[in-house]
Amino acid sequence: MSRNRTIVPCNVTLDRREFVRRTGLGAAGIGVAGSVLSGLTASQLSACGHSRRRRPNIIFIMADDLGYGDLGCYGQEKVHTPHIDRLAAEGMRFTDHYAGSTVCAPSRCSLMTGFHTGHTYIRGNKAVQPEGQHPIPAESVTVARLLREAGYVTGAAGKWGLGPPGSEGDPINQGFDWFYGYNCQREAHFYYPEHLWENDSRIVLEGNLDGGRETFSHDLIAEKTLEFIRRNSDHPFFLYVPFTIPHAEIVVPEDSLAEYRGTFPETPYIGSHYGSHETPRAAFAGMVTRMDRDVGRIRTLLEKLGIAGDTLIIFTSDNGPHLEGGHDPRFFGSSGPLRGFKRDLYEGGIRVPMVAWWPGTITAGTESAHVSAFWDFLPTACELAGIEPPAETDGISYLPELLGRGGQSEHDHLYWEFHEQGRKQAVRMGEWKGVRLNVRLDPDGPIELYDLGTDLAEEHDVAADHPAIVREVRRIMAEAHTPSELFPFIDAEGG
Ligand SMILES: [Ca+2]
Repeated sequence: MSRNRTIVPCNVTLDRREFVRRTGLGAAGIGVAGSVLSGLTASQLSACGHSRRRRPNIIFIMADDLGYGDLGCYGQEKVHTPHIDRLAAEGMRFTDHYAGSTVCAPSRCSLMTGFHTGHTYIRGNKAVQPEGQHPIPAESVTVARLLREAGYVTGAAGKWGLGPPGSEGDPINQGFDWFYGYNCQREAHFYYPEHLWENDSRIVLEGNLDGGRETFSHDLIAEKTLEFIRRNSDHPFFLYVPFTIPHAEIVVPEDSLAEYRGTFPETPYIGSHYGSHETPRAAFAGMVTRMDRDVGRIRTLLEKLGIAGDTLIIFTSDNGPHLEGGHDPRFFGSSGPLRGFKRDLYEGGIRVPMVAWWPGTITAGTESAHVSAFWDFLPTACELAGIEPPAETDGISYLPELLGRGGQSEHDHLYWEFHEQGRKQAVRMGEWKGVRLNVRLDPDGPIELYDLGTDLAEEHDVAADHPAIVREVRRIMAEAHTPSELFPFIDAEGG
């Protein structure tokens, strides 16, 4: 049984020239390649010669602002997502998986570094000029850095948001051998950009200059993703694919729009920051279906290359559905049965779809209610790679759950804090969910309490009936939050 096999390092005998060819690195990348090879231990190298199966490739695909209810396999009926639904049917669907945060940058920081937002360095969206977000520190222990040191080739294609080009937070300075896409979240508000980045090269999209709309950036990102897989098909790789859609602006090329034109009653969206659209509902649906199509292309390529059985795909979203650029999440039921949207710490803002697919290893058609979060990915990836996770992490590997082998450790609680809209905190503890709003004005303010077991929609605040539970939630909120000079949570913490 493949699920019982021992995971051992292997396939690490690339010479430098071959490594450079596969990663797409230029001459400047040779030093990086050397560091990968020299980072392997003798036992790892020795293990390779005797291993019959290699460590799995890991492809982590993350949509931007896709809601818990936006996929067919999570109940969506208006938007077609056949390829992701098929991954779920052939893999495992998680019902209780949570993003790191309710907006982009802190959610991605949580994913990359294995901490919740009471501990992450980045706890909110913090823009810098002219392009990019506040950088994570040079010494950050990212999942990419750990996997690269373990012998994986590491690539990312999509939207980064954790440090400007050339800064210490640049993905190629944070463990990625290769990056393609938007460095900056703000630039990724628009899908016909004048430039993207490949490593440290600014790639000008000539057809998009001066208002041109020749290249839909998502299409380019999808193509580059496939190219990376082709280049690295016979070597363990970690590929992070933070797709940029269906975030606003709401726009999609004609071939995807056509599938939904005339399907929904429409009110034209008059643009402001984001562009206008005559049929925003058809455009939103087309964006989701286009992204789904490209998830299907990734899967098909793995099968064609004969590496599907050696590859774990995880598909998820970085936070709940947005209300921007003409998107109407209520019409689509984008939050499913959950309350709230992006920027809420109610479930709709943070509970996200997660589908895991690894044919021959994950049992087809399984569903898991394991309570997990973005900060669990780092230790999960470490276990897949056969390395110890860092001693300091808030995460718990969910590999036992994926393998169905039993022995899955559980979180005592999950914690979130959010630095916009008066500042918010939330705790999930078993089926209890605590939410505190307006923390900046009233750090000891009232806590709302919901029983998700009987009230998934968080409609009935039962705090008054359960004072001991509320006390415990209050204690966790105090303990899980650590002060940050960069993101002071209450005024007394200001640096
Ligand atoms: Ca997002």
